Amino acid sequence: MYKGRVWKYLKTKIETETALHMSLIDPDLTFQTIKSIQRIVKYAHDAGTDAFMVGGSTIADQISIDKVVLAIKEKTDRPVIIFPGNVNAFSNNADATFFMSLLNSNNLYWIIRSHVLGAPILKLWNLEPISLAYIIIEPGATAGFIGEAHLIPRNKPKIAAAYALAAQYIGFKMVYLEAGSGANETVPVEMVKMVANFVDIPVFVGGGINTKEQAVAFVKAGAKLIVQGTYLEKIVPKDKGAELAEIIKAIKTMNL
Ligand code: 1GP
Repeated sequence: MYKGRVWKYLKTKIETETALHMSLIDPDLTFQTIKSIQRIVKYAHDAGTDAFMVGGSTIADQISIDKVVLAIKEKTDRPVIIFPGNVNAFSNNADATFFMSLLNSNNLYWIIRSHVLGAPILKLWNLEPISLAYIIIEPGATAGFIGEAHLIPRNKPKIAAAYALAAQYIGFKMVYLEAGSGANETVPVEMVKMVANFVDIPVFVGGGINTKEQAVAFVKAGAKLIVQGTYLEKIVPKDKGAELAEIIKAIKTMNL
């Protein structure tokens, strides 16, 4: 339904809504089942999440990823966007993919060389690429380790702002400040504020976001997109009612 039109969908929402929420689905089938993934998807869909991202730092198995994308699509009609951990993390059943460069990696592979390998696949499959500058902040978790990130210190917001501005000048559509999935500390709110004030492109924030207060503070600081993954994996099996719906409602109805 959104195939090839995901950037348009996101851009319209970014321009007209206070903030967006995206649910990150880990496609690793070694520790979860399709059924448990579909439960999370249904929960996040009903709570009002705007789109689903599929990806992780460690698994890049095209067969599982494709299975997971199709399983997500059985439960939601919202866009399914690949959040690629590597060049074999794509699915031609997804609606789009983030074409993301880990700008603060020490390894050229994660900055541009994997993109050279992956770009022809997207063309072959007609998979919409959405450019995204990916910047990993301490603690960085698995993404920081696998991506060989020169982690931005938590107390150096100016460095993050300079990276984000460079990303804007290069032409990236959006910038993602990532603390790492399951991180025990989120990106500092002050850093998000400085970055959002410094650049004109939309700012994503993710990694370790577990509460409404955190999400609201990021949106107040200027973030446009809040990403949550681990939180969903934690609360859905416990049947924690409408918690996510409350978070999404809070960030969408804030007066800035
Ligand atoms: C990962 O930042 C996202 O890229 C999500 O992190 O799993 O901690 O929500 P969590």
